[in-house]
Amino acid sequence: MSGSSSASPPAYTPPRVWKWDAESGGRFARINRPVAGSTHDQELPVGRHPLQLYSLATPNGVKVTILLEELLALGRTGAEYDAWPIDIGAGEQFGSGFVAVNPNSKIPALLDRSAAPPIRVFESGAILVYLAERFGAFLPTQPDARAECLSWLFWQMGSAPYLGGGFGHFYAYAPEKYEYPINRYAMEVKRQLDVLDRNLAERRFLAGDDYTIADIATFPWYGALVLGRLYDAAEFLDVRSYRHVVRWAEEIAGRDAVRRGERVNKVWGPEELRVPERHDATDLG
Ligand SMILES: N[C@@H](CCC(=O)N[C@@H](CS)C(=O)NCC(=O)O)C(=O)O
Repeated sequence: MSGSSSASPPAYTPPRVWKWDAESGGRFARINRPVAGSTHDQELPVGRHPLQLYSLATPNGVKVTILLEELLALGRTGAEYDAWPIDIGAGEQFGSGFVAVNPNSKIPALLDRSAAPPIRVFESGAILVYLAERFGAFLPTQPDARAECLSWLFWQMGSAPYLGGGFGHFYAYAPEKYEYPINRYAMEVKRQLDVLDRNLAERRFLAGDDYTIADIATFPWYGALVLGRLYDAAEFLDVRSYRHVVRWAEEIAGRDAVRRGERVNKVWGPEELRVPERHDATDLG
């Protein structure tokens, strides 16, 4: 099937055994490696609160800071936290201290030092469940409501890699635009938006009447997408046509705790919105 369309890249015949002998190109080529584990010794900083968050204000990172800010807004003072930025562009996720908290070398990672020994939690979905259970909020306890909430939470965890690693990578970050992967992932992301839209046509929030960790996990990806904040793809994906998702995203975007959570560990964008480290409410102005 070589050269079948003028939009196709040159045909590639995979070698018998893949070798890491060239940079793959694209915006994240410098930090991608085919092996796990730490590359250097680097201790993590520790602040005064039991909860230590090592993160960055990316969609996966802000899920956790939004939940922590929501918990604090509810009066759960035990959710006070220190948030430290991890510079993933500089490879800090491969430092020995970070790898000890998350062997997968990706933000966000949480250390709860109120226990002895401290409890580590990695994977944003696991962190959301851990905190929601620890503080008794945003995760229903009734079996049916809990199952619905966890179903949408895990839907998000399984779906967003197609949006970020698939669509976003090929549409926004790959060194060249290739029709095949952009088509494939645009199709899947539009299907996912339709899944959300049909659900939100019937309900105020993803799992029903209540705002839960399912919404907190999904908003930074699909909410940001329909609000035109991700990959400059609003027109390409015709995001305004998913009007129930837009209505839901606008409601969540207006929450004060969400606005605060989005700023924590932000090291780019307008200076007044950046909060590289967060140690208490005064850091957020
Ligand atoms: N499934 C993980 C994904 C985390 C993830 O992909 N984090 C990215 C930033 S959004 C990262 O740390 N990338 C650094 C790297 O891949 O080396 C989660 O939800 O926690």
